[in-house]
Formats: sequence, C-alpha cells, structure tokens
Amino acid sequence: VEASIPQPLRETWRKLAAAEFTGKEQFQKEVVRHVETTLARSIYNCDDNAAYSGTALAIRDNLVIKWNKTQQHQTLQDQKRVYYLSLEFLMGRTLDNAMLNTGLKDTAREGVSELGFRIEDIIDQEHDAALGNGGLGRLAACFLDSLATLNYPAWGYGLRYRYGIFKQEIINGFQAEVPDYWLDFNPWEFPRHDVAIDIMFYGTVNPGPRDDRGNIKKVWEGGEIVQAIAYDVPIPGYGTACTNNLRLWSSKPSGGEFDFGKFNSGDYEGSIRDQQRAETISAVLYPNDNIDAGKELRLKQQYFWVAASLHDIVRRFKKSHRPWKEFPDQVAIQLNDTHPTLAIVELQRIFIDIENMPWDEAWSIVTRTFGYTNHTVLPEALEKWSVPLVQNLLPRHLQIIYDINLFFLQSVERKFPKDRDLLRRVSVVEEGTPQVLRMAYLAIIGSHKVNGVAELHSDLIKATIFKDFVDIFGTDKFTNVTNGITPRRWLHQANPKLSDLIASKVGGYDFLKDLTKLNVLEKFVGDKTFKKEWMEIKLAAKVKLAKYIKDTTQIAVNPHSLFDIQVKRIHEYKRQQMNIFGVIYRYLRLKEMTPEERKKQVPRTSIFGGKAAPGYWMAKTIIRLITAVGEVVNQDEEINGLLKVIFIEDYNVSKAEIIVPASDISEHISTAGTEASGTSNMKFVLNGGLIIGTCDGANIEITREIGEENIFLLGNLAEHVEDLRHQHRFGKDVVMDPKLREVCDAIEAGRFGPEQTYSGLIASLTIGFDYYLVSDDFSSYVATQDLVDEAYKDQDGWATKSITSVARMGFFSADRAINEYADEIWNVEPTKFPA
Ligand code: GL7
Repeated sequence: VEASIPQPLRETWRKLAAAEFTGKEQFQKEVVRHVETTLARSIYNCDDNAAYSGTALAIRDNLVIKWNKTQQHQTLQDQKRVYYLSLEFLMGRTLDNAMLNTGLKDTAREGVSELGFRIEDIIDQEHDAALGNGGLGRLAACFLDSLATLNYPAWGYGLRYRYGIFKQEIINGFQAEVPDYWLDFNPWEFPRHDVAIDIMFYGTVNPGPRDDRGNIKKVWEGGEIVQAIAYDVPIPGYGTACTNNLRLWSSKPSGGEFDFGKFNSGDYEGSIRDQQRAETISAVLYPNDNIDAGKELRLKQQYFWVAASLHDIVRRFKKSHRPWKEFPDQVAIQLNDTHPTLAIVELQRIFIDIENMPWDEAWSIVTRTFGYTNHTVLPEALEKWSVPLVQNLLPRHLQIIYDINLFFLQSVERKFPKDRDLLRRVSVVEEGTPQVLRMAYLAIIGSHKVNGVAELHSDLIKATIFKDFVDIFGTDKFTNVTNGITPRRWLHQANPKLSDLIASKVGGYDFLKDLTKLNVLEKFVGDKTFKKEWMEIKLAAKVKLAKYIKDTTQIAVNPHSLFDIQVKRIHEYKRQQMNIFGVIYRYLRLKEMTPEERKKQVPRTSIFGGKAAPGYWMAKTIIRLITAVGEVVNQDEEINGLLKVIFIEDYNVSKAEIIVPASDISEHISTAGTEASGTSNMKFVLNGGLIIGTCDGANIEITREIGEENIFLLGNLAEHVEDLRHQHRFGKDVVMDPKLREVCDAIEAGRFGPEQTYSGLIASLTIGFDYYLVSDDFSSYVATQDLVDEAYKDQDGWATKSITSVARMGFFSADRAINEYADEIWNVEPTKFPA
C-alpha cells in the first residue's frame, strides 16, 4: 500500500497509461522499436533470433497490459482464488501460444513478413521452457491454459529452475545428458525483487515464552536462511482478457548471510561458496519421472517453494482483514502430487506458532483449504522422507507432523478400537531403519478431497494403496477428475490446418472453447471431399515429420507408410520394450517372406522418442536396443521400404507439436493398472490418429467415448495383473511365449550388437519375474498389430474411424477437467470480465 501513487496523482497516471497496440502497422512499429532500443540492434544485424526477440517483446507488451488489468480486476472482485502448487510446469514455447490466445497471430504473420521474416522461423527460435519431466508437468501447463481461458482467478506456484530437464543426445546409440541452460534470454518472466521472502532451514526448536493460554511456545531458531525471489510469468487465456499469473521462486543468498569470520581470516572463496549453496536450491529440476530418489536437496526444494508460496498466500489473505475462519472461503490450494505436502504442515505451523491459533481451529482451516491429486500407484514413485533427514532440515515441522499423526491415529482408534494393525498400516510414520514419512498419507489426512486422474486409477487407489483411508474417512472424500488437454495448443497451435478444416464444418472456432462442439463433425463422415481433405492434412503432417526426421537423422522415411509412434518417458511400465520386441518380430517375419508376400505388406515406420532418467539403467538399455534395431533394419536392402525404425532425439513439447499431428497409430501399451491416465493418448486421437493400447488409464474412457470399433485394444486386464505376477514368481514350468522367445533368441544371437548389452533386459523377462508382464501380453500385441495393418489397407474405413474419433473427443478438454475441479473440489467461480 505504501508503494502506491497518491490519490490526487492517479488521474495523471491514468491519462498516461500504457495502451495495447492494434493492427499491423503499430505491431511493426513496436517490433522495430524493440529491436533498435531494447536489443540495441539495427537493420545491419537483425537475424531470425533478433526478430524473435523483437516480436516476443512486442506481443509481450500487450500481454502485460492485459495481465496487469486482470490482476487489478481480480483483486477488486475479491473472490476465492485457486493456487495450483506444482514442482513442474512443462510449458514449452510461449510466443506462438501467446499470439493465438490473444488473437494476434495473423497480424504478426503479415507484420513480420513485410519486415523480411517468416513467422515459423521466428517461432522456431524460442527455447522450450522445460520445467518438467513428462505428463505430470505438462498437465499443470494445460491446466493453467484452461484456468485462464475459463476466467478463473488462479495462480500457479512453482520453482524457477536454472536448468530444466536435460537435453538428450544419442551418442553411438546410447543416451547422453546435456544440461539445459535455458535462461539466456527469457522475455516471458518478470523478476519481482520486491517480493523477497526469507526461508529457514536446519536450526533447533527451543522453549519460548508462554502463550495466551499458558502453554510454553516452541520457537524454531538459529537456522540457515535463504531468500526466495518471485519471478512472474503471464498466462493468457484464449479469447479472453483474463491473464493469470504463474509465480516461480528462485533462491539466492539472504542479505545477512555473508560470513565475516571467513572473510576476515582471508577465506574469501569460502564465504562465496556458502552463498552459492543457496543458489543451488532452485538450480536444477530432478530428472526423474515416476521415481522417488529421496535426496536432501529435493526436500530443500520442496520446503523452499512451499514456504515461499504459503507466505505469499497468507500475506494476500491478511490484506483483506477477514477473520481466519474465512481463509478456506478465499483460498483453495491444490497439491499436484505429494511434492508440496509440506504445505499442509507449514500452514499449520504458521497458524499455531506465528498466529497463535489453537491447534484444532488451525487444523480445521488447514484441512478445508487443501486438495490432493494423486498421479501414480507405482510404489517406487510414492514419496517417503527419512525421519532423520526431516529432523535435521525441518525440526519444527517434524514435531508438527508427529502431532498431526498422533491426533489422526487417536481418531482412528476411536472409530476402530483395538485394531493395532490398522494403526500401523495408516500411520504417517513407517517403522524401519530409518523410519520414513509416508507423504501420501499426510496429504490425505490434511486435505478435504483426494482425487485420481482417470476412472480406473481413481478406483484403484481406493481399492489398493488408500483402501484403509476410505474406511476411515468414507468414500466421499475420494473422487475422480479425469485428465484433459488444452485444445488450443494441442490442436489449434500444433495442427492449424486441421483446426481450420474443423472450424469450416462446425461453425467457426467456438469448439476451441467448448470441445464438445466437435460432435458436429460426425455429420460429415460420409462426405467424400471432406474425408479427402482430412486425409490430405494427415499426409501433410506426416510429410512435415518425415522432413524433420531427414534433417535430423539423414534417414529418409516414406510418408505413405503407416506411422506408428510411441513418444513418452522411457519406463519399463510403459513398455517401449514390448514395442521394439514387436518391431523385431515383424522384421524376422519380413526376412522370411518371398518377394511376392512382401508386396502384400503394409509399409511401416516405427517412431520412438523419450528420455530415460539418467540413473535408470534399464530404460537406457531399451533406448540402445531401439537405436540398434534401427541401425540394422534401416540399412537392410532386402526389406527396404517396408520397415524403418527411428529414434527421435530429445523429445520435448515443441517436438511433440510436430509429432502428434503425424501419427496414424500411437502406442499406449502400459501394463494394465500402471499408467494413471496418460495424456498423449488424448493428444494423438484429437489429431486424427488411432490408438493401439491396453485397458489402462484414460485409454478406457477414450474407448468409451469414441467406441470400441475405433481403437485397437490388447493385453490382460488390470484385475488379472496380480495373479499373473504371482504365477511368474511362484508358478512352476512357466514357459515364455514362443514368439517372444524367438525375439529374445535373435537378440541373444547378437543380431543387434553385443548380446551382453541386453542381458539385463532379457533377464527381466525371465529371472526378473517379468514384473511388467511383457510375455503375457506379447502375442496379443503382435496379433493386434496385424489387425492394425489390415485396417490400414482400407483407407476409407480408416478415415471414418479417424473422423469419428475426433468428433467424440470433446470430453478430454482440460476445460472440462478444470470445471470439475472448480465445482467439486475448489468451490470457485469464474471472474466476470467486461467484454
Ligand atoms: C503421471 C502419470 O504417470 C500419468 O499417467 C498421468 O497422465 C500424469 C498426469 O496425471 O501423471 N504421474 C506421475 O508421477 N508422472 C506422470 O506423468 C510423472
């Protein structure tokens, strides 16, 4: 408030207020002005990169004006806000999305063209903001787009990593990791050096003075202090003035930290080193997807981010001078997985230690504030923090966790007396050496709603990992919100030609705001010209991807072959190994065929992409097998044209925008019950590709929406997985599926390089108990791939499936998902915006 312009001067300011540019000439003027002044360049040295910067800065100006107005407007409206806490926001590029969402793309295209540039080349200059690993981080980014598009007053809170997910290079067929230093020029963030918050670690808890109720207070003191600096990123909605805020925290040494002891003794470097330690907190994104590594620095990141965000949220609430009990009427905080679970503990700490609230009153506010989204049932992904680690880093928080747990267990004991085993099972503290904290349990206890991300997944968590909690809290606390994707980025931006064709049939671009409007397309499945245009657009997308593959790998692929794509993080549960085994099986068959038989085959291009966590040895072996099969198959003259195997290096969001429109079929073949949802399955189908997949995650709901005749399902069901695993482990005389045996024999015969390279992978199918059931699903997989070939021979039938599927994909918009969160979990309303 002290920083605001005095009342009498405000009119003067308002007259001078910055205004958005309109029209091509004004846009061009802004671009040139930014190139010449902001960048200090000229007509003599303006390359694509400078043109990108100038364009981005011009577009940004308009964005910022909308953003400022939105923030003022939301403050005035004073409604309940949503805070989405996520350690990952996998944003990808911003410029194209910003132009499309603000309706400036055509202006910009013409504008830069007259200045001698192509808008595509300019867009291509931008570095991806890759602050996430995979689906979980991209979901957060899609949700931000929907929140703004639907005019919800919402903030994202995350970390401003200096290094995003590593860049993947393939060297001699193996993955190598290169750091992703992405902040050289980032026009999309605004440092707020005035928003600086001190965050403490370590220290001790000591007895302090008595509080009003006569209890001795506990004081946490003497720790190491690090400063959190806010960096704000504007998030424009599509076709609305609403521009929300994503606040990312960056760590730096706190002012008082300089160690004069070391300085005076001449140890200048030592004192600098301490300062640098503070900066490491937000230095790097942990590159694990669905794996918990339990590292201290990661816990530091979590607390740093959570504490800064809560400080910010509480400060904003306090400005309203409302009583504390109204906190949950003004604030909804969503925990994206368990990574921000400490927020529950931190808010309770703020209430009882700082605001002197009684425990029960505080706890009731806390639990009404939080919602928790679970994204996985994989045991290796469930976060468990070692008690000694937490004791050392956050001693006061550990005490509060113990108290939360004690009161919780007491309530369980009242409800289910004398069930000691139940108490042991549901305790936040798991016995062992060392003891560990089960963060998912803490998240459940501290939230009023817990949701899974697809129907099967939400049912599974209730029946398995959280079963006891359903008995304790009742089933109403547990709900489902099936994931969604933003059609703005994943259709309109990635596939403009398809978006235009759809718009021409369904009555304009309103479908981008109400995706159920796609169903109008079904009327046109019989329309020959429409079908032809539809398939031409698919072919053009394949040609574009083929060109990208040629440019980056020197390998020519036939755009008329069937493009079979599996791009996602490499993980045993996602079963890229089953895919490549299937490719090998196909290759072996092709080798046996006579030239006549070969003529009847559908040519296929198998395309893979995805990163392996740097320490995930098996995933890296799978990559090596894929590249090795490519080396053999792609050079084999005998089968040439019928099979190509491509590994696309460094799969990321901007590459996905090229790849997703180009699939004929994409693979979503996780072991049933392991993939919580998957979201790329939705992206591919929305772009007219068909799916081969297991009955897992959102595949099941996609099938229900688009119809069984439009999807290729394979493999065992989730309900049989446990039995099958049991058989592998304890059954006698388990023989491997003969087709898979043949594939393993070929690998072991060294046909794809030294067989030792793959010994671990082969062992995982046999002595490793085949945990992911590749051998159980392999023959179904191969047979289903044959059905794909057959179906592809009938191009007209294929087009019918493609169009029908797209027409029925409305449900999978992230807008639908966000509206469900808003109604069922957050209880927030959209802000009314002047037209
Ligand atoms: C994931 C799931 O694995 C994925 O199936 C889901 O679509 C995504 C978003 O809900 O969340 N869970 C998880 O830990 N990661 C995911 O991508 C990393």
